[in-house]
Amino acid sequence: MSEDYTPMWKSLGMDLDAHDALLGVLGQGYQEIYLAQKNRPEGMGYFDFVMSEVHGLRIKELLDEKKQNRKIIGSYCVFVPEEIALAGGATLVGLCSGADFAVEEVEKHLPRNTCSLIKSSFGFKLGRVCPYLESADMIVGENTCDGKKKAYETFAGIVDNLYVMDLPQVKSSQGRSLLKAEYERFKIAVEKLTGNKITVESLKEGIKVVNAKRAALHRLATLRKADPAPISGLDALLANQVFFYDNPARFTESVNKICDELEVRIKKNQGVFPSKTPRILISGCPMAVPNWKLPWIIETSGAVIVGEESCVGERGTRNLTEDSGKNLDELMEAITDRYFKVDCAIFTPNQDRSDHIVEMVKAYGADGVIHYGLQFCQPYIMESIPVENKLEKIGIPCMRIETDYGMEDVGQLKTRVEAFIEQISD
Ligand code: BJ8
Repeated sequence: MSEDYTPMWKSLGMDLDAHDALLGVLGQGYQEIYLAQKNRPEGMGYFDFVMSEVHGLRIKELLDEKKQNRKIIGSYCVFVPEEIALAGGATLVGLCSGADFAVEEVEKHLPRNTCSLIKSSFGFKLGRVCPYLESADMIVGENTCDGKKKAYETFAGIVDNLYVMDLPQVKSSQGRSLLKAEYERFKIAVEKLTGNKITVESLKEGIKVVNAKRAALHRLATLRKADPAPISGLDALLANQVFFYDNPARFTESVNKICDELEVRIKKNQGVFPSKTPRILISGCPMAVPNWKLPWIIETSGAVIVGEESCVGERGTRNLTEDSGKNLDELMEAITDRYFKVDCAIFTPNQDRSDHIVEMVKAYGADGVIHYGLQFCQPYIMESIPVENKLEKIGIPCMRIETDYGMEDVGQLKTRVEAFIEQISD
C-alpha cells in the first residue's frame, strides 16, 4: 500500500491487529494465486493495484465522498439496484463475505451449519476488519434464502443501520408487484438517507452508469469465447468481483482497456493457456473476494474457466436496464423488469437458470460444467441435482462440488477436478 492508512482504519473503529492479519493472508493468497499466473494481460495491472489498495485508497475515496455529504450503501446481493442508489446521490458497494473470520465468535450467533458466505458476513463485522462495512451509512440485507433471511434478524442487533428488502420467491405477477413495491420503498429510503430527491434525469443517469459497467463485462465475456482463451478465469473473476466496489466509471474504462488488449491477443492467436485446453463453465453460488479456491484449483489442474454462471458473473450482470422510460414510474418498471430476470436459486420453480447454463455452455464452447455449491446452501445444492441431470441428458458433463472457505479439502478437490478434466479431455 502506498501510504499508512492506520489512522483511517482507527477512525473507523477497526481492530487493527486482526485487520493486519487479514491483509497479510489476503496479500499472500493474491501473490500465490494471481501474481503467479503466466501470460496475464497487461491491463490486469490495474486490478492488481485495486487489490493492493482494496482497504486503502478505495476506502479513502469513499471517506472523501462522505466528507462531501455523499452516503455509502453496502449490499450483500445483486437484487439491490445500484441504479437507485446512484440516482439518489449515494455510492453502492458490495460487502464481500469471501473468507472465514472470527469463526468462534460467529458461531455464538449462528448455527455451525450455516453457509460460509453468511458466516463470513458476520465474521467481518464481529471481527471489525471490513472498512467497507464500517464506512457504510446503510447496510441492505434481503430476504433471499432462509439462511440470510433469519441471519439478518440477528444482524439487526449487531449493526444499527440495517435495512431489509423483501424479495419474491416466485416469478408470478404477484411476485413482480412485490419486487416493484420493494424497489419503490428502497427509493424512498435512499432519498431519506441522502436528502436528495430522485428525478427522471438522475435515475436515467444511474441506469446509464450501471449499464456501462455491465456492457464492459459483456464485452469481456464475449472475448472469452475465443480459443485459446485470451484471459484466465481467475482474472475474469477478479474483474467481476471488483465490479462491486470500484468507482463505476473507472471500472468501466479499465475493463474496456483489457478488452482492447484481448482483441489484439485474439487476432494474434495468443492465449493464457494453449489452444484446445479443456474449457470449464462454473455454475452456482457467488464467489466473493477473496474466495478464489475452486477457480485456482481448476486452472492449476489443466483447464481454463470460460464463464461464470454466478451472481459474481453473468447471472448478476447479464441484463441491461432499459433506459427509454419518460417518467419515474416507467423507469422504475424497467428496473423491476431487469432485476426480475435474475435467476437466483431462491426462486421456485427456476427453469430459467438451467436454460441459461445450457446457453452459456454452448456460447462459450465449454467442455463441461463444474457446479459450485457452498456447504449448507440449500437453494443451490438442491438445484445442482436437476441441473446435472439436465446437462448429462444432453451430453454435457457436469461435476457437483460442495465446499466451504476452508483449505482442508484442497487436495481432495484437486484430485476430483483433475479426474473430471481428464474425462472431458477425451
Ligand atoms: S441473487 S445467489 S447474491 S441471494 S450461498 S447466502 S443462497 S445459503 S448468496 Fe445470493 Fe442474491 Fe441469490 Fe445472488 Fe444463501 Fe446459498 Fe449462502 Fe447464498
